Amino acid sequence: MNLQTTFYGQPLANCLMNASGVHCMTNTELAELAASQAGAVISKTATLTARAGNPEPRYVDTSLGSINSMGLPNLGLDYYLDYWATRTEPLQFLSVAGMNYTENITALKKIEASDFTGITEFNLSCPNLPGKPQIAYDFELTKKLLTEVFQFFTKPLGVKLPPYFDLAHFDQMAEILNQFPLVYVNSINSVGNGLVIDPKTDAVVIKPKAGFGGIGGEYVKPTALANVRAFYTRLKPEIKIIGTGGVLTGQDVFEHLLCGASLVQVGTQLHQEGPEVFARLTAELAAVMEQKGYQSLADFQGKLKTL
Ligand code: RRO
Repeated sequence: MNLQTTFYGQPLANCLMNASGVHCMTNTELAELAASQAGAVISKTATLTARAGNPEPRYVDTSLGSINSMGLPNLGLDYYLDYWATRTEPLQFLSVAGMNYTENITALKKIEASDFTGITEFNLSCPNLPGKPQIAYDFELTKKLLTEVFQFFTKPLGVKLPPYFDLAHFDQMAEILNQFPLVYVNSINSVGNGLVIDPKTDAVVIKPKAGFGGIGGEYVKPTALANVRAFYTRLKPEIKIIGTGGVLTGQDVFEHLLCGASLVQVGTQLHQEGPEVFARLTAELAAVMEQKGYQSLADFQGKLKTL
C-alpha cells in the first residue's frame, strides 16, 4: 500500500499532519510531532510577540469532540522562525496571524524578510479573540488584506478558513480566493462559538468568553467535509485543499481525501491521543484502501460520487 504523496513539489510519506494549535507550541512538542508518523508538521499560530492567551480552563475534551478558547497563546513569531531554521524537513508549515490588520501585514513582511523557506499558513479564522471577528467572515476585508499581502509576499502562502454554512458564501469566498496565487486553503478551523454545559454543575466548561468557544472533533465532520468539497469544486486546480475537522479514524481521513483534500490535519484527536495517533491513522487508512482495492491516494482523491 502506497500512502506517499507530494505537496508543493515535495514528497511526503503520507498525507497526515497536526492541525495548528494542537501539540505544536513548544520546540519539544514540535520535535515530538516530527518524530511521529505524521507526513508533515505545522507550528502553532504565531503572533508578532508572545502571548499568554486566555485564562484556564480554556480547552476541554467532550464525548464528541472539544471546545476551546485558547486565545492564541504562543511563543512569538521569532521563536517559530528560529525553530524552523534548526530543522531539515523538506516541507515546513508556519502558521501566523496578526492581532489586527496592520499586525497581519507586519508579521507577513517579517516572514518574507526571513530565511524561512517553507509554507506560511495565514490564519484568517481564530474564533477566540474577544472583540475581534474572524477575518474570513468579512469577505471585503479578506479581499483587501490578501490584495495587500500579495503586493509584497513572494513565498508560498495558504489560508486557514473558518467553516461556511451557506452555498452563496462558498461561491463568494471562492471567487475571492481564486484571484490570488494561494498554494492552498485549509478548511476548517473550529466551528466558532459553541457552548458546552456540564450537566453536574449547570455551568459552562471553559472560562473565557462566558463559556463560548470553538468546537472540534466528531461534532464537526460533516461541516468540514462540506467545506472541503465546496472549495475543491470551486477553486482553480492550482489551489490545493487541506482538510481539517472531525478526523478520528482512517475512514475519516479517506473521506476528506475523497472530497478533494490533498493533506488532512488532525486536531482534537491528536490532543486526546498524542502523536501516536498518526501511526494508527496511517494504518487504518491503508486498511480502508486495501479493502476498496485502491493502491495510491491518486486512485480516489477528489472522486466523491453523487447520486
Ligand atoms: O488559540 C486559539 O484560541 C485558537 C486559534 Br488561534 C484558532 O485558529 N482556532 C482555535 O480553535 N483556537
